[in-house]
Amino acid sequence: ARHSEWWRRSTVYQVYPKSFKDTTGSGTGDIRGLTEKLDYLQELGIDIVWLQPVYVSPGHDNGYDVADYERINPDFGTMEDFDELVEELHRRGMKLMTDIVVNHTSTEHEWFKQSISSKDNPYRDYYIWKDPAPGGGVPNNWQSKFGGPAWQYDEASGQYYLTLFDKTQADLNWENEQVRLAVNGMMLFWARKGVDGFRMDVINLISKDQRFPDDDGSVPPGDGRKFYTDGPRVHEFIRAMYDEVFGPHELITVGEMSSTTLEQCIRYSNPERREFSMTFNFHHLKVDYPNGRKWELMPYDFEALKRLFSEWQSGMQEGGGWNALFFNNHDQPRALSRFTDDTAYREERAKLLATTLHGLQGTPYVYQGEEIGMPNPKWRGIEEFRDIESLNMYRILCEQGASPGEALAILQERSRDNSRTPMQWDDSVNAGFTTGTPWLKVDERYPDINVQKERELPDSIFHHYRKLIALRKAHAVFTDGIYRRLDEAHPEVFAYARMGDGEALVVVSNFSSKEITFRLADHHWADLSAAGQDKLLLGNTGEGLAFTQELRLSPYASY
Ligand code: ISL
Repeated sequence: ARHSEWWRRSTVYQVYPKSFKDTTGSGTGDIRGLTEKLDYLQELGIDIVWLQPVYVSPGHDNGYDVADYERINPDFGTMEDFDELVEELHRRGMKLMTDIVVNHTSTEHEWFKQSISSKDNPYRDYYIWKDPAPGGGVPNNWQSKFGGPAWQYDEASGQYYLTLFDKTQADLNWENEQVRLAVNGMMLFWARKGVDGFRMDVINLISKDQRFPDDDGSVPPGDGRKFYTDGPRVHEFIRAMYDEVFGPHELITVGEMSSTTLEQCIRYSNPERREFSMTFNFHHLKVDYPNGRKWELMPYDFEALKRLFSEWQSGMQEGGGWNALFFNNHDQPRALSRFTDDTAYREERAKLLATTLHGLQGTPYVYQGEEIGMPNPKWRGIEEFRDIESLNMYRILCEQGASPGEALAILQERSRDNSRTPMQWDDSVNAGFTTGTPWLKVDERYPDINVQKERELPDSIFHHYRKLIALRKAHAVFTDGIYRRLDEAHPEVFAYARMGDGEALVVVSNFSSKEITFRLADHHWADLSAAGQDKLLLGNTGEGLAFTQELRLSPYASY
């Protein structure tokens, strides 16, 4: 019954509420905006919506800095709006996953205010406080993921608190049982409100090595992550959440795993271990980072991309784990601009990425705007950016000697704001996102790239996604088929098969702007032709394709 979990056939849609749809003219999207668009998501075939944080927050990290876990940020609406969203989703047979951010809280959370107020406050131990190093200064050399040291000094007590992200995001002390109980209580609150599942933010970072050692730099990037990534007690903590919350409420859960390993993700997502339903990992989204360095540019390594997908496909299958499949999210530049390098063929490229991803084993996630082929926006200057990480890194890059132009060029490629520009609904002012002033600029190409246009054109990117999502539900081989790589290191083609019970699914994608010939190796051809009758399920060129051992593929063709 391993594959009976219904969500394995589902497709999830990720909503960044701040940029989805504004119903008030504030310039910021809101919960009612999402509720208004549920018919659109249903038309696409979406089963589950993942709504990103809408809790009370000062918004330094757009809601990933939570100041109150059980109240709705008025910028996004009210608890009544939230209840209405749940009701409207359920009425349509759809489910809701919300975002749970419990590696850290905002420093404006009541727990932190208590904690910082004095050394003997009962909440002191909710966070990670350390004395300065013997010679003075930070307790160790760990670095924040947003740049700079991972410790903040508190004058009043003479101690430092740990912040792995922004300095306003204080890491919770998971060694403290009170913290674990409070988090479970909070998750039960949302489960009782009818939420169907959770996306767990950087959840593999919650258990820190209690020795808090310096990083000697022997394992890159040497920023301390090896002492808290997939840390000593993480599986114990997650199992306890499962037993108290996920299991009893039958919640779908996806763990966001920062810098993890395949072995760990098998443990996190194999149902026998009772932890999560599935995991996100980011290895395939680092194939354009030279030696893991996000803030240096490099063309992406196509072979590495294919190798990573293949390793995770086979590895998760053998280990009984389950992948969350994704190319895009709110932390990543648009895959369309990143993994295909042409300005022409936008439609073909967007469809190619979709087909390539949705044919894999796992539960696919569509990030808002991906289904209409939104590329990275055209950035004109640093003043257009809003993301805290981007602004920090711009300053750091300039301090390190980059010219403003060079630093801007890096942000244009790497900034998280690339995927956060407002959703493009139609060709009216601000793309129909808001009647006010958008909090982040709308990409100027919206008159050509918008939902209204995509729905009207029968062969659009939107309809391609709709067909893919429907195909996954109609054919069990998408869920169950054994993965086999077919392209043997071809420089332009990614090809794989999914071998099912008496049927095989073949996906062939030409990732180049050239017309090329791709020949299947004899042993693959023999096995695939044995599966019998061939049928083209979906292509992106407007032409058919007969399945022969040698295939002619036009630029960015994908079948
Ligand atoms: O380290 C990474 C990958 O190995 C990062 O991509 C990391 O996973 C990511 O920065 C974590 O993101 C999540 O937590 C952050 C928040 O800013 C992001 O928006 C959220 O998705 C802190 O809560």
